[in-house]
Amino acid sequence: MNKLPSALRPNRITSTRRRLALAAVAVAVLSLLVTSTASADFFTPESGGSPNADKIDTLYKLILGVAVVVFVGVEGALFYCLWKFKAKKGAVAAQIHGNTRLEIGWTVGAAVILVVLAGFTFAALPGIRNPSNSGPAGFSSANGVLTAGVTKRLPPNGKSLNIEINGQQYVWRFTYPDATPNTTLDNPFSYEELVVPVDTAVTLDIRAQDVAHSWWIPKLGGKFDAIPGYTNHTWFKIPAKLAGQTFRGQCAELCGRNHANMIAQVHAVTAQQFQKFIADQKAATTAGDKAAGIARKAFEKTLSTDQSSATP
Ligand SMILES: [Cu+2]
Repeated sequence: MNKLPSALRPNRITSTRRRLALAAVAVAVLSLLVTSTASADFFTPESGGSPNADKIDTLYKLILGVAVVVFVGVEGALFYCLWKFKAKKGAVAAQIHGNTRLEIGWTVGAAVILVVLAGFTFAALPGIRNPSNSGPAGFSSANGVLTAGVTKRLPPNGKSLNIEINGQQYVWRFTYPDATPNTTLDNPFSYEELVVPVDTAVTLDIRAQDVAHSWWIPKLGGKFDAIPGYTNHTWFKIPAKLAGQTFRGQCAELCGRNHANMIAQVHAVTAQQFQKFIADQKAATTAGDKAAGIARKAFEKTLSTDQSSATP
């Protein structure tokens, strides 16, 4: 009988193909992991715009590192066993009943991993949840910096620039503080783009006026729900060197048919530029009010003329 050389036998070819396929998958995964600049924000949270976002990122990477070690260890042992103890003709599996040392080992090992992860998390949490003080380049006008209520977290010195964020189908409204803290009716405001001074502890009161929305600018920290009838709080502090940058985000809760258009952006400016922005917004509101007043008077006049000419 004509025998094929061993390298060309069908089962050899299949196993070579399988190895090549596995190698290709491994190369693809490794190259994705290695191109860290391109994939940094794909595998781990975005950061760089605020200290709380940076701490979330660090914590995530630490936990990811531990998880990768565990994953490689478990999957490695699994694949090693599959290969080492694969089915052979006539082989009889050894019957093992318990291994006290091994069982204690993996129970204690798993517990230690959980304790380490909990330790890292509790150590990082205060820096994520508690705002830090504004820096020297921050905004510090007496009008803008408020000492806010007792329910939300404030910087150690109790001062922050407090901004109200209101989610509405399908736009974000931002209300800035002014000299009259008890009413926000005549405060400066903007839609879609929130302008903030750098190096300033900015605290946010997040609300919604119709349905549930979600405030999320990834580079500035975590995601916060905007729920009607409830106020959520978070904060950020953009480093002074990032003045001029814009951080983009989007409503992260499906809130209706135009949800995809509900974009949000935070534009960082210097303290002086912020002061000018607030003055400009106030001037624009005053001018708008004046124009509306004139139009109203003109309309009322037309109405009264119409009525008098209609009277027989
Ligand atoms: Cu929304």
